[in-house]
Amino acid sequence: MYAQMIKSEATQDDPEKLAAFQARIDRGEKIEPKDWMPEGYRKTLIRQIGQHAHSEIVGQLPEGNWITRAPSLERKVNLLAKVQDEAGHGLYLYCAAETLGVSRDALTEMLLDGRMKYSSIFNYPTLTWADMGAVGWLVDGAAIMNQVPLQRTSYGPYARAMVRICKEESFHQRQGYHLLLKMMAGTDDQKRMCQDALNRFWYPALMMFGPSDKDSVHSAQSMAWKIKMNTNDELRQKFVDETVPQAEYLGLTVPDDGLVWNDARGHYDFTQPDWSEFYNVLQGNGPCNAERMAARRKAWDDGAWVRDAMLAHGQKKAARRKAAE
Ligand code: BYC
Repeated sequence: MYAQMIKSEATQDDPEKLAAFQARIDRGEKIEPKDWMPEGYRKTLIRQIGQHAHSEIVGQLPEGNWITRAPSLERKVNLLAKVQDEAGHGLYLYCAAETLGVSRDALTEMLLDGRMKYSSIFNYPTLTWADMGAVGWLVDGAAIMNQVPLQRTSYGPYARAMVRICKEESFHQRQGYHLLLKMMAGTDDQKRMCQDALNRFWYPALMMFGPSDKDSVHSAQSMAWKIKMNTNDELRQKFVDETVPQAEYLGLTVPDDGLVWNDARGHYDFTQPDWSEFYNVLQGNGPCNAERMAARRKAWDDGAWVRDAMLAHGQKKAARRKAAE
């Protein structure tokens, strides 16, 4: 329905303006907030940037779960810093979305009433300390794979937000990998925990890239507008190709009997995720959907007094300024 709405709005735009806009995109120019843009472009960006921002915020929950139980002060500090970084990423992205004329409050309300999504990956639980390694290595690893090309995305504020986010995500990925390296040099129980974490996070990480290209609703238009720089399947393949040797180095086995290097293609062949599970999670039926949404709703409700106070303060200041004029 959203795709249909975007299409009909895009076609309502003046064809000459649309052609000039597309020519700017094709020349590799950045589109800035005050530039003319088709309504569909604006709405697609709000959807993608908003979903991305919500993912960063909700993404704090599975890791926040382990801050009090980190096994050393150094690990606790690392994890705390990572979770704080995710909050920062959410804020840059909400700011980027605001330049398109939608407030952060409106985006949050859309998340809470189910009109917007966050990444499927955060609907899976983090059961052991090894999961902190798997999340950093695989989840942040998949995020980097997706986000590095987005530094070249056509919308200026989004592209610039991505530069800093990608730098921080690289640190996150490395701390996850380092954590697993250490655990894999430990006891048999620690090694088993690492393998179990990989077993549970492998396919959810592959799902982060979205449905296969044939089922992707938005890819074609988003790529024409350079909102997306690669298809979902291209990025998923790149992730598999880069991650499998890392798993081998760790001494872990990727949980896929169909995984094999294909010399002719120059890529790994691999078994696709169970897409019925993906759509089920998107519909709200993943293991942690209800818990994540309840946490977001509580944070929103608990923050109501702050929003009210800020509004009252702003109104008072405006009234004082008016009286002094
Ligand atoms: N989860 O037409 P498609 C992170 C939806 S977190 C949920 O291919 P598109 C991090 C999609 O929205 C990573 N929904 O869509 C944070 C669409 O539904 P709607 C977040 C998904 O947009 C903390 C439908 O499926 N990164 O970095 O062209 C700690 C059809 O899909 C998912 C971003 O958001 C999913 N995985 O492509 C650690 C990156 N996949 O909206 C790490 C920016 C698809 O029509 N986003 N859907 O109802 C993107 O690059 C693209 O939006 C996607 C999807 C590749 C995710």
